[in-house]
Amino acid sequence: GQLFRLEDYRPTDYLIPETELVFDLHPERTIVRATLVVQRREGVDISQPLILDGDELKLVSLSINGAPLGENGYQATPDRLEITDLPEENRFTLEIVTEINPTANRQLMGLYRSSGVYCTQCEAEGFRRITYFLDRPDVLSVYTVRIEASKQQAPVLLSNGNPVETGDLGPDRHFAVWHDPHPKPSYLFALVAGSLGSISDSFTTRSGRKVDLAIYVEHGKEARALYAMDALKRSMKWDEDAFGREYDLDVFNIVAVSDFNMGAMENKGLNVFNDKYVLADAETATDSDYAGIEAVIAHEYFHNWTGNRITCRDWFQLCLKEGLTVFRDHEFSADQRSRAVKRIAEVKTLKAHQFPEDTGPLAHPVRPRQYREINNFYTATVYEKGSEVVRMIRTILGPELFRKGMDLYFERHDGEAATIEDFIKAFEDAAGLELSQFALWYEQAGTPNLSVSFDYDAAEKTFAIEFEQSLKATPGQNRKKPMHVPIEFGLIGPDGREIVPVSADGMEVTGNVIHLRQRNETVRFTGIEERPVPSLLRGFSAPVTLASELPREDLIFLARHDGDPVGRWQALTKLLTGKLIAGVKRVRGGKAPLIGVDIVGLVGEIVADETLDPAFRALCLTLPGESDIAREMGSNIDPDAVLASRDALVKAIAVAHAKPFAMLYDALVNRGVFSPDAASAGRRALRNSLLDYLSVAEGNPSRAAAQYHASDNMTDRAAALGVLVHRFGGSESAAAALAAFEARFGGDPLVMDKWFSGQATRPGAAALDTVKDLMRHKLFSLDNPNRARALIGAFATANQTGFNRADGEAYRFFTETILKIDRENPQLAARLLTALRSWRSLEPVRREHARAALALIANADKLSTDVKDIVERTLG
Ligand code: HT7
Ligand code: ZN
Repeated sequence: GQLFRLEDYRPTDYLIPETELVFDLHPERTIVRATLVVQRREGVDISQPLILDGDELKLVSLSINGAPLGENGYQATPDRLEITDLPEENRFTLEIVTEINPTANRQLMGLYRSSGVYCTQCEAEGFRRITYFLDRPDVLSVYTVRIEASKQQAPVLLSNGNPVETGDLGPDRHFAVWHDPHPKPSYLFALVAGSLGSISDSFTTRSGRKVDLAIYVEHGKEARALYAMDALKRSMKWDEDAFGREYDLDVFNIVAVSDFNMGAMENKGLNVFNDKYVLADAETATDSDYAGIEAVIAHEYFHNWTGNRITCRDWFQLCLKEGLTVFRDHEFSADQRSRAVKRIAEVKTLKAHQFPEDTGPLAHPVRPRQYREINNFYTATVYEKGSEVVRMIRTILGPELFRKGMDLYFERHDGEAATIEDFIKAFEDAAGLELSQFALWYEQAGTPNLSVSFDYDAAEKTFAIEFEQSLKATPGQNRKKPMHVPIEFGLIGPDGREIVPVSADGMEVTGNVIHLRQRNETVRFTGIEERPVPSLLRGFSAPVTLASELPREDLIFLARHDGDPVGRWQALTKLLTGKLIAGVKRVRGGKAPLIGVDIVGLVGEIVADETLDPAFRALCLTLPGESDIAREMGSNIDPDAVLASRDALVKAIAVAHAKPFAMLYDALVNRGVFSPDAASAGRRALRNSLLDYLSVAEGNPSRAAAQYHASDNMTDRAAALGVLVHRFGGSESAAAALAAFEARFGGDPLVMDKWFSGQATRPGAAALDTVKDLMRHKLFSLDNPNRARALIGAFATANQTGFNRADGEAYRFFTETILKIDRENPQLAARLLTALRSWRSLEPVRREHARAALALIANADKLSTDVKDIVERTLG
């Protein structure tokens, strides 16, 4: 594959201010007539050819200003159209007719069919699979789209913008015309045509524009879209209140499809969603499904301003829209739910997905400088770390100046394709600050580590904190510069109260933020009457790791008393992780883990504390997962020892607190009708975590089986099924619950994904055979991304012991499966393959098996550029 580099960016010679598309839809032979108004840029010589992108296209005809082009005037291949015979005038009309086959399109990029519904996915480079175009985000065009299709197969005809006209074309065909007045890049184009049910509603913006809202789903599933509609209206209101951003068309449509490579897509006025992020009711969706729907609906809606009104100059700037929009959806969910609980969930996700990316062979900057396959850069680093960088800007500026900077960014760049430099400049100008060192967060890959030590001087009444920051080499970046790290902090006195220092010397401190800028720095607080316990990185104010010298007693103190819930959770997690890692070492040495009473008591104390939010208590009760422990260990991982250590701590906590846990489990029982609100979800989360512990303490599946059969909602049912399959996998109770689930939900593939994942993640070597059997299940298909992710993805990413079998069998199976998927859907194959990115941190035997499996992929014939890129970088 070709290497694309940021420094090679050049504007195009030609622009396409207007685009008219006519689709004559047919399952195998769709004809697309594109009429483009082409504008030669000032200063460009007329000898410069017009070179358009294509991908697997078949050209039917070509004309300029109404006259067909002679064969010598152009050169067409399936992936490129070069026109040399161009008129002298700087503005002309180009008509291109192409023929495409939506049914044969299994990559799910461009125009394809999902369960008989025509739909499109154009980001990043899918539009070139529809027609030849300047398929890059800095070419903005005003689109008018006419769709012609069979009335019976496609009664619903949708595209971007506002509806203009509909009409009949004889007994079986009809048409619709859409016009989008907002210039947009081709990646935001969308078309949907099919037979779909819908729900509708409306929203009136604060300036009085009435917007018609609709969500289209498979017939019969309309009621399951009501929560998504509610989330949409809340998102529209929130963007007005929090960012002053209003919606700008007369309609906003969402369509749910069942074959989709990612979560959803923000096409202007016509968002297309993976049905997983639309459909929910108590019967079929868990609380985490509801939270996911709320977040993704909001995310795509917020793109209307951050992504669509202001788009990206090029794909290197992807974080400009994605990091910022993730930050916005995080803030939305924090406002709709519990801020602290939401923040802890974000930190867990960042550490689980982005930290391993940053320490492994696929590490790249938030703004990459080069890529071979852009589809492989829709990563946790661009999205999640990109959001953390925006959060740090707000921490440094404070909320008012941050908002001022955002307003300035919108004002300056509305209607443009912008860069990270534009974004940073808006904050510099709004705040009167210089952010060039801060901008390194976009350039330097890797997670900085802060080593911290403390010194209290009782005689001087000073408390000093010494920082040392370091950042390891990452692919292509050996030497790193020190970064600007905002560290939110608090000093806590022995009575649990916050101490306000008289002054701080040595480093810049603004309010409760220490600004670390150099490799080594010390801050000295004065007027500190008693030795304080420092709480650092409150709210997880920067995406860094912290190696602090804090004594164990201080961590226990923080886990009990930190006024910041994120700080409390961080302290507890640090204690638990330390204990679990010590346990792993003992297991590997053939000994049983040692479990101290203090930590067991601490967990019990927090769980019993009725003054705390149940959702927070649930987070504290859920021990770090096997992959969290492995990540913190860093090298020489034996997943079987990790599991043994974790299970030993679960058991010790369970046995010690069996009685109060059982009472709390009973007290938390659901009363009344199911509601997906955050408080109810928090109670369910705590109760379901208790179910796991109690089942371990009791040593039998009765409680989980009883809960499974008594549940009136999917959260409780899925949790009980998880305990049955993971803790009592071979039991009759587990088999009975699996059979009951299949009997009840066997007609609904989306719900059955939970059944597939649940079994794929059963710990231990036997899971591989289960996964192989399930691949033959009638509902399973490797072609459908949700199915493949539910079974193969869950097995490879969420079953540490099953996937990392010591005999390497699971890696070999995985490799063969990836190669099969790659023949149809390279994007999906490449993404699943990243499950092997941390192979170097395994113990030597597994590491060698993993390397051999990766080499098998690397040496296979006919690899897609997507998989080739991932495998080559992973083997590095
Ligand atoms: N902006 C969207 C990204 C996306 C995508 C990218 C590549 C291939 C398929 C895709 N589907 C959606 C989604 C988002 O971040 O909002
Ligand atoms: Zn996005």
